Amino acid sequence: MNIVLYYAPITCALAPYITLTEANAKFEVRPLNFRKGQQNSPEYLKLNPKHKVPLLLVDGKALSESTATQLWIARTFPQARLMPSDPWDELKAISLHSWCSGGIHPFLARINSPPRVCDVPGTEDSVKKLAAANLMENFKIADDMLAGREFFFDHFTAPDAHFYWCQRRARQFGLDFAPFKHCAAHFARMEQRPSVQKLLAFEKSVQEEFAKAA
Ligand SMILES: N[C@@H](CCC(=O)N[C@@H](CS)C(=O)NCC(=O)O)C(=O)O
Repeated sequence: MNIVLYYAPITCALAPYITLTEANAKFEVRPLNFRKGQQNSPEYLKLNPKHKVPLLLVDGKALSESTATQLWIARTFPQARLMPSDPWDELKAISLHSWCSGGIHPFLARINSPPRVCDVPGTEDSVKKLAAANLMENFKIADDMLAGREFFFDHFTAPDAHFYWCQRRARQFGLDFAPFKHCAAHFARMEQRPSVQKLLAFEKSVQEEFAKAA
């Protein structure tokens, strides 16, 4: 089987990189340089007209959207136990993926690029402030979920990787995680994992390559 992950540094595509690595999968990464707008190239738009990562290409077939890509990885590599085996918990894990991509990510995107949601002059700070308030509400919910646990379930699963990205991006935007001790502990725990360390080293190498090509 030929697995290709389209990825860009910093983005949510780091989550499937982590889970593919956790699954010990053989995969090729094709990094896109967003500064050069490579996600809008005609070749990439043929694969994903939504011009977004992550995208998986499996034996030439394209699959977009984080939740679907995570489920595909979990189903393809069952020995990695990337989703809980209990059917109810599996649904709860899908719920977590949906929350990360549909409930948290859109507020991160607003902070990243306020004019994409409101181009009225002078509103940028307000868009960011409201998005940050929404994120704080969501991270409080996650903090309660993680209280007294190492991961969302009884072992590492794919939603841990997805949520790690959400928290990392929020931290990059300067959100204060001091009130969310369980989220902060989860983040530190995730950064100890060999899969995450591999990802961070890979991200650094891609960023260096992109800087050279700038
Ligand atoms: N709903 C999608 C969102 C993916 C997404 O927004 N990806 C961002 C990076 S974090 C992206 O590729 N943005 C490029 C663009 O919008 O041009 C998912 O969960 O996979």
